[in-house]
Parts: sequence; C-alpha cells; structure tokens
Amino acid sequence: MRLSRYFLPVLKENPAEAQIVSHRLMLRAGMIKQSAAGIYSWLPLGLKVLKNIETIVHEEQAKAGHLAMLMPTIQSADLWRESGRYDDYGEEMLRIKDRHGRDMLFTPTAEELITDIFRGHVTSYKDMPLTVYQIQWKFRDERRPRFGVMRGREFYMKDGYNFDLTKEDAMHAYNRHLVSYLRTYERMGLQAIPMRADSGPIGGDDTHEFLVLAETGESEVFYDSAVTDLTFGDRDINYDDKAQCQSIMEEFTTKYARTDETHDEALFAEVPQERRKVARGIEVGQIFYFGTKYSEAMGATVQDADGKQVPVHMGSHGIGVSRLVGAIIEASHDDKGIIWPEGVTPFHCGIVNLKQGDAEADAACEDLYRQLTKAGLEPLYDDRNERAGGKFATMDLIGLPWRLTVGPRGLKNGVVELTCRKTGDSEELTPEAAIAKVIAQYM
Ligand code: 5CA
Repeated sequence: MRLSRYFLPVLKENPAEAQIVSHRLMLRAGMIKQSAAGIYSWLPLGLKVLKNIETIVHEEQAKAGHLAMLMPTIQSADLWRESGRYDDYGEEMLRIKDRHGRDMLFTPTAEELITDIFRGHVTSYKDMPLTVYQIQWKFRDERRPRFGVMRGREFYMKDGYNFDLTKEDAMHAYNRHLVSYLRTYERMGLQAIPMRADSGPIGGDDTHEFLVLAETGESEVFYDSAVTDLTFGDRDINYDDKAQCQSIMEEFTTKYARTDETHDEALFAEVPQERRKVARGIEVGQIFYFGTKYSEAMGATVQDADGKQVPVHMGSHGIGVSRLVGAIIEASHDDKGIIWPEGVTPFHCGIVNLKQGDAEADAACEDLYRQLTKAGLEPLYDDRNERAGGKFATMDLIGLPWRLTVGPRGLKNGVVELTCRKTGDSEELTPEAAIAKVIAQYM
C-alpha cells in the first residue's frame, strides 16, 4: 500500500475524550472513529488489525477441531423466553420491535440460538461431540461504555459452543478451549492468564477468564506470581488426547489466580508472601461449562447408546476480538505510539522515502516495495511529499515492527537503513540484505 493512496486520518493532538493509552492511540493512528457512545467505525488500519486477530482465532479453532459458522445479529425474543433469559438479561439487552410488533433483540451472546439449531438437527449421541463457533458482532447496552473498544456497546466476539453426551466429554471440550486460547493469545504477543472467575448471566460453576495484566484493566486480580512464568511455547498438541489437554489445563490453572468475584483470602494466604500479587487485568476471554442449563430448559436431548433421551452437556467460550485490539496496544506501546507484535501488525514493514521525487530514491523504494510484495508481505510505503520528521512520527505512531529508510546519501554507499520499532535499533544494510532480514522475521 502506498500512503498517498491510503486513508489514514492521523491526529496530531491527543483526543480529550480518551482516558487510556490504547483508546488515545487508536484514535490518533486513525484506526477507529466513534459514531455513538460505545459504537465505532473501523477505519482501514484498524480493520486490518481486527481481521488479523480474527484470522489467528479461526486458525487456532480449526486446529482444535471446532467448526466455524455464522448466526444472525438480530434474533427473535421467543427463544430467549424459552430459556428464561429474556427477562433475566435486563437493560443490557437491546430490544427491538419489527413492523409486525414482534419482539426482536440484538444478540448479546448466542446460547439460545445455537441450542435451537442443535435440537433441530442432532438427535443421536453418534453425532456428538460437536463444537461450533462464530465470530460475530454483539451488542450489550453497557451502563458505562468506555475506554474505546475495550468496553464497547457494539463489539466483535468469538463465541463457541460445545455439545457433549457426558460431563467428562464436556470437560474435555473445556480443556481444549483453554489450550487453544493459550495458543491464540501467545500468537498475538500476549500473556493471558486463566483465572477462576464468576459466570454471571451465562451460568454454571466452572469458568475461567483470561486476563492480560495491565494497570488500566477493569478487573482486580489476585495471583501467585509463579503463573507469569508459564508460557505455552511451541508445543505439539493432539486435541483428541484428553490426558494431554487436561494436564495443560492443570499446569495453567493450579496456581492461585482469581478475579475479585471469586477471590478467597484464606487460600491466597497460603501463597508465599513474596509471590502474592494484587493487580489489574483486561479480560480478553472466558470459558464456561454450564452442564444442562440450556439443554434442559430448551429440550435439547439426544438418544444415548441405551436408547434413552438425555439432555446434552454444554459450555460456551468467548474471545473479545475487538477488545483485543485495545489490549494488545495497552501491552505494547511507548511514548511515540503503538508497537505491533508481528503476529497482528497491519503492515509488515514501512518504507520511508527521505527524498520523494529524487529519481534514485524513488526507484530504490519501488524496488523494495516490489520485492517485499513478491515475497508475500504487505509493506506500507510512505511516498508522500512530506518532511522526514513527519514521516517518522507517523510510522512510529502506527507501530509497524520494521521500517526501511531510503535516502540519496545512503544509496550512494549502497545501503538503506533497517529499524526495529520495538528496540529502536537501526542498521545499515544493502537493500537485498535488508529485505532478506525483514522476510526472515515473518517466516
Ligand atoms: N457466551 C459467552 C461465551 S461465548 C460470553 O458471552 N462470554 S463473555 O460475556 O465473557 O464475553 C466474552 C468476551 O467478550 C469477554 O471475555 C470480553 O473479552 C469480551 N467482551 C464482553 N463484553 C464486552 C464489551 N462490552 N466490549 C468489548 N468486549 C467485550
């Protein structure tokens, strides 16, 4: 992409309404624009990051054997009356009437709709286990939408649902989600710690939230600092292996880590004092096992091996896809702007032409652009007729991990400059060596 043809409405000034750094930087970098309280348009740069996050979620869900589908945002109230949640959900639910006066709503989550689909199609234990998910817009009329995409009213969420014959199978689904989520967040450059939590309006006793530690996080958390030493890394996972998934679940959830809703002072006191931490965190996902709560209420039963009709065991599993954009920025920025982890960056590499219009500099930039593109990468070439300082400031603000700087002086010596956004380190390399190094970062 050439910046001269892109839509990147960066702001020079800090927007007054933004209280936390991710909100400020998303507005300044021209990623989002508010259209109403807690409701945003995603401008081209923001949408790219959102889609990259979405892709990682899809890839990791596919590995776990979960099936992608898509359900509507507008749902009929009838299903929600069956489960009893139409009244329970309260003011957070956006209720709508259609032209015939029928009660509709904008989906805040989709347990009812997926249970209805399941009961309409699955009648035998032979068709199970089944885990499906979607990535779809949700609406919750939050009392205090704030912090930009962190607590929106309209937000993009991955919601997955498992249907199993027994509690044991459903707990395997729970563990599979836990494992796949650990991998998902790590690919985004985040450490998200599973913490025992409260299930709220979704229901059930078994639930973990995934929290990214950050001062600006909305949740108060209590944990044994030893949990922060755990990393998932490059493990070989067989998602059909119940014992392996269970042991990873235990590895990551045995040490004390809880949100304030489930915090237990007496248990916490058993953690060695120097490892007892109280901090804040951003909730980027949550997994639930709620047994037969919805299947019993809505008559989702199957025939088991003995020919008996039994209600299915279910769980649901969410990832805050749009919230993650903010969470990643909270975890990775400096005073100049965003620092994208390579896994989610909107462009792989920036190219800054120090002297636009100089025949040699222009040709060298075009060549870098062509070669990076040919290698399957997406560079962002700042080809505008602007001062170098302004170009650097924009690149730093939008946070691409690598920047190639090209100017007549360097070219005389046969070199361009390659700069790492995270460390600020620069080195002079031949254009070929610089390109090879950038490509190697994404292999
Ligand atoms: N049905 C279940 C799992 S699919 C569910 O709705 N879970 S949830 O309520 O925990 O939401 C899943 C994730 O969506 C949360 O962990 C959080 O990261 C994100 N989320 C929830 N509310 C908002 C909001 N108002 N703005 C942005 N993200 C949100």
